[in-house]
Amino acid sequence: MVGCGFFARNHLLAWHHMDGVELVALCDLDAGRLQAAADLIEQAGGTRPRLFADLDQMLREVRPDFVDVVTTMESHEALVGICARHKVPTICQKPFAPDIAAVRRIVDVAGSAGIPLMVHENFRFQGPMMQLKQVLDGGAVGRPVAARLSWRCGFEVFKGQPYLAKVDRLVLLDLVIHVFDLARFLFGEVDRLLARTQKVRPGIAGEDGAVCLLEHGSGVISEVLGSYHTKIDPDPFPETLVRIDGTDGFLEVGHGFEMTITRHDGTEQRSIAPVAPDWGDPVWAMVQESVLNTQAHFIDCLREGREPATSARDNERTFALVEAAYRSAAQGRWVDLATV
Ligand code: NAD
Ligand code: 89V
Repeated sequence: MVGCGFFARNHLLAWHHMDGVELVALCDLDAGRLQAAADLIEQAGGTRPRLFADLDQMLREVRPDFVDVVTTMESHEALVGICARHKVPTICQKPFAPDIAAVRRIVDVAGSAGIPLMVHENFRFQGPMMQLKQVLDGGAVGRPVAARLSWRCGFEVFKGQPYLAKVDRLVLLDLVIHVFDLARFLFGEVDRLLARTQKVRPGIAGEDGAVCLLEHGSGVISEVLGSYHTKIDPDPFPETLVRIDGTDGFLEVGHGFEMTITRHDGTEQRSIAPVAPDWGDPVWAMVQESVLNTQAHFIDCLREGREPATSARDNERTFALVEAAYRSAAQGRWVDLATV
């Protein structure tokens, strides 16, 4: 694994607890973070992995079966490039890159090397969202027509990820990218998109609020909302609140993972709560469960020689929605995805 910062703890513990996977080596430029990550694995009962400051050296000396890249986006092109040169299958955190041109270069490099490359896009692997998809596909509300996916909260994101206060592209690229992926997962590819962004909190470089309207090829119109500035109690972090209007009914996922399905014959309520890993903590339980599910999907695909659901090629389409949203917000008009 390369990158042992804020979010790495979740990857480390998920790999450690996964059958058939052994964490053999860690890499980070920061010696303190590297040691702390190795300590975490030892404290969890694992063998201390070998430690490296340089990925190329790690791949030469260790020759792992795959690499997990958990650094921030600026380093992904170089690091995935090294994995591609060594022909090592790779899973890489989101956002895949700072812009779509870099995403496409990474997709090409991995494609030419013939390595499996998956993006760690974990929202569609959240237990509650997988259950929602099953219910929708089972026809619970008929054919979806209109939807709203809302991730608006006041989570203090800059505490754990202070670098985010300095990025020009904030909530769309860091957070709404997840919700765009959910929109594709639930309703299919998007033809056109309209977006408006807002900067509410003082002292940050990028936008911390966004409202987007998506026209899907399936006929669904979805609203995708994201915010890091919303003052709300109880704060729904890290939940995506969902409302879906279908030809035969209405479905809502509210705070606390309560799903309500309303149809002509009545209303049904059920819990779609995630199953928290025993190494998780209460606030991050759903995120941690989704990390586990994402990593397990990568391993299943490697073993079976399948393309992952959020392969590099697939994630290029999610990333195109982010690029279209910034273009739309800057130009104040609808953007056709075919032009991105
Ligand atoms: P971070 O800055 O805390 O940690 C990144 C680590 O990578 C640092 O320790 C840094 O020294 C190391 N690093 C950078 N370049 C390197 C290189 N070339 N070689 C070796 N080590 C290098 O970042 P973070 O907050 O942990 O975020 C990492 C990624 O995870 C980001 O892309 C972020 O968007 C993503 N993330 C995803 C979720 C999610 O739910 N999917 C949540 C939080 C963060
Ligand atoms: O998804 C992310 O990258 C994170 C968080 C879940 C905290 O919003 O920034």
